[in-house]
Amino acid sequence: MKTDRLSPAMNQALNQQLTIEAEAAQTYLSYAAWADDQGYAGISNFLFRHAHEERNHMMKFLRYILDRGSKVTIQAVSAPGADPTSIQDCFNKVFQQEVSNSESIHRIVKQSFEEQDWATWNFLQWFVKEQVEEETLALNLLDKIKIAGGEGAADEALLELNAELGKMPDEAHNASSATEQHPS
Ligand code: OFO
Repeated sequence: MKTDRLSPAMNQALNQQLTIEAEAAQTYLSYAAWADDQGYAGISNFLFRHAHEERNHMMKFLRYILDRGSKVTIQAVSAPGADPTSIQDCFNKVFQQEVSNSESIHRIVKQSFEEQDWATWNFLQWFVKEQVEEETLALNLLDKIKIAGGEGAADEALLELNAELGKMPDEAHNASSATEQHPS
C-alpha cells in the first residue's frame, strides 16, 4: 500500500524549501554577528531572534513532510553572502531575501494547486501570510532608516533604532536562549 501522500515532485519542492529556510537562518545569523561586531547589540539581537524564526520555519516543513508519510532529505546549506556594508544595506538584503523566499513559497503554492494537493496548499497558506508580515516588517525598517537619513543617518538615529529593535517582541526567544528548542 502506498503511504507517501506527497507526489515525488512535491516531496522535492518541500525538501528544497526546507533547505531554503535553513539558509535564511544562516544568513540572519551572519548578519546578527556582523551587527554585534559593529556595536549594534539591539539590531543584532533582533537578527538572532529572526534566525531562530527561520529555523522554526524549517522545522515546520520537516514536520509536514514526515506527517504526510514522505521522506525528509537534509541537504548541505550554502554559506551566506558577504557581510552588509551598512545598516541600510543590511535591511535591504533582509528585504531581498524575504521577497525571494516569498517567490519560492508561491511557486510551491502554484504547484500544489496544479497537482490538486489540497493538504499542501492549505499547509502553505500559513507561510503565505507569514511572508506578507515579514516583507512588511523589513519594509518598515527600511522606511525608518530612510527617514533617519539612509546611508547618511546620524549615529543618534541608528542608536535609537538599535534600542527599538532590541526591545521589539516577536515569535522567537532572545538570542540568549537561542540554543533552546521551541517549535512554533
Ligand atoms: Fe523569513 O521566512 Fe521563512 O518562510
